[in-house]
Amino acid sequence: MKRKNLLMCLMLIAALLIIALPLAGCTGSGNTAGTTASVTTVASTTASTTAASTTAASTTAATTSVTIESFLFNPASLTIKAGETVTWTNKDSVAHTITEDKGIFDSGSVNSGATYSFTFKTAGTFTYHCAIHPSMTGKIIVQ
Ligand SMILES: [Cu+2]
Repeated sequence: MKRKNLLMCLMLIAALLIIALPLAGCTGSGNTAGTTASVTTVASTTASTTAASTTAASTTAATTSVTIESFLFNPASLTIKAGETVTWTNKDSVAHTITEDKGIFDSGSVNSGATYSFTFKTAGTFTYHCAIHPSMTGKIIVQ
């Protein structure tokens, strides 16, 4: 009689283990997947941060000239330090203007081959456009 009880007990334990093991397995792999996903997110964030700082570094690299070519300001966004002068050179065959959106500076008509310079004394973001071709836009960030 005692032996039969022990056998029943063992079978019960075995049954519980069979039920419990796959559940434990599922939970385990679920957690692993979650951890892997968050690690991937961190990695991609790091990658984009690196890309952003690389862009900032190359923009800061004392380029104080903007070329106007093919109806585009190049670079469209330029970061400089307060006190620096930006020179725009018109390499198109038609005239353009460099007109600050709030009227802070305005080159007037800059003919083909001509240049225009403006010294940025105060920090801020200055967005500008071409008054002749309003789709042409650019930005100077003064730090
Ligand atoms: Cu233009």
